Amino acid sequence: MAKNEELLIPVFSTIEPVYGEGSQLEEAQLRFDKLKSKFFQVFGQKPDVYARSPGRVNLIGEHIDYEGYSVLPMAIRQDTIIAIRKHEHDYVGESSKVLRIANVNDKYTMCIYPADPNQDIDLKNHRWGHYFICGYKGFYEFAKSKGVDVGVPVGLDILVDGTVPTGSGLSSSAAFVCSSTIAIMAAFDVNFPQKDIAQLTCECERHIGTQSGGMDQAISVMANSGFAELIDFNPIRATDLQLPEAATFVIAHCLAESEKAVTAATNYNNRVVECRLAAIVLAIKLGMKPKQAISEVKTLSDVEELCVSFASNHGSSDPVIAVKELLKEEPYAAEDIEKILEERLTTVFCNSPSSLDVLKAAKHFKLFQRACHVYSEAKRVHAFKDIVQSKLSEKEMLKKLGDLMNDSHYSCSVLYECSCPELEELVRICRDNGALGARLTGAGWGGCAVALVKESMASQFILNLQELFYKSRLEKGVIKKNELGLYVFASKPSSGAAIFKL
Ligand code: NG1
Ligand code: MG
Repeated sequence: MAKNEELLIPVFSTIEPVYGEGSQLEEAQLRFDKLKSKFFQVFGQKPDVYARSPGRVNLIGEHIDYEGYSVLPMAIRQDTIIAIRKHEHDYVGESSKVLRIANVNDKYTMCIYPADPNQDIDLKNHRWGHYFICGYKGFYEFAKSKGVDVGVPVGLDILVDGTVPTGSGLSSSAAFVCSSTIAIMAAFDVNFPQKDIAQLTCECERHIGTQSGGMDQAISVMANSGFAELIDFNPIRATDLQLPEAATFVIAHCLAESEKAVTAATNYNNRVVECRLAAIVLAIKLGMKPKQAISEVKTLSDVEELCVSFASNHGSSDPVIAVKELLKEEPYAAEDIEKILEERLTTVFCNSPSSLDVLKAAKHFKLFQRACHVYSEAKRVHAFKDIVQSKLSEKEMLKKLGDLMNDSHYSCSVLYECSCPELEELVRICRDNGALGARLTGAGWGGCAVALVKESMASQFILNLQELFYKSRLEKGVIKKNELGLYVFASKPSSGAAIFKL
């Protein structure tokens, strides 16, 4: 069952409901104590309130959220905590109406922005604080759209503590944007339904310049402890999925970082543009007028029905049949596509500066491969869920889930080309050493793999990876011994965003 549509972000007066007990709770308590004292040290005051939002690992369903298809992630323990204090506007002058964003990690120096919610984000100069500004703009945009009066902008003091490794495909960015947005809400003493916050954070993270789908924000905001979530879009919904008890998901970092905000034009946004073009070309080949296709077709899911009815004339219900029949396997040049669309590509994307950047950087467009990936990956998500809910024996179930993860990786690697040599090596080592399936997770081009292993084998499996993948990197000084636990760990589904009034 999908969750109560009107659920707000939970507000707690202690951290136990989120951080549990034992050593995990102790660790969290230390983080909060440190956050509080550092806040005082930096800003000379205590924070008003705290918000946290977790990272996530995507089990299956990669690069399809922005095409409108359901995905299957789970929240992880690693999260971003934000401490925030709102200035009272009666005692500060105009000049102190600024957002001061500091970090517990000295690597990130303080960022200062005006308190103007209409400011533009300087995308040419990427700064870590930009993600907070995404949330800040999103909060005001949303409040305005709902007619909620939150008063004139005032200064804010913010201290950030993130434990989701960056550039790792575990969605540190969404953890940051969601915790920022929720902290701002809490500072202004408002709360909104989770599904609205999932939608607004998805939209506002696009201020950073990536044309993201909504998976990361949805799971970060709506996760339920103990469950993976099937996330549907339009509208956003999360449905709990209980994973098989005998399964453990191990997350392992390939140690190549992928900086999506910086490489968007050739990687992430490039694929979004290719999918859009594939969808428009398919629609035209299936009989739609070019003008109509350009104005109405946004995603591959928009033309799925057309593809399925085409396939059914060929005795199948698989949209991939239409792709194979109607698109050519060789990459398309811009001119090839313009002929089919009867329009310049720069005109099609004239309202999207980040898409124009893609057009400038692209040599050609692999419409066939990208569409095949999206349609087949969308099916694998539902197959994965069906198998988890089936009555299969444990052994058979895990085997089938592993096979689907392997197929997903193959599709990401070969058709979507979002893997990298380090991820390929890591995935191979996982499979050779006891994983029932392994795949890249998140955007790819670096970052993490996720491996499905039997619960009883998990610790041995992690030791194997340490020996076979990480040892040589330790010796070369790429990572330090005490950091190993950050790069390879088993993960249980954790809970979603929360507000703490401590
Ligand atoms: P990560 O791994 O966090 O960069 C990105 C997108 C998701 C989704 C995945 C690929 C953002 C914020 N997130 O995730 O929406 O498209 O890639 O499945 O851009
Ligand atoms: Mg991200």
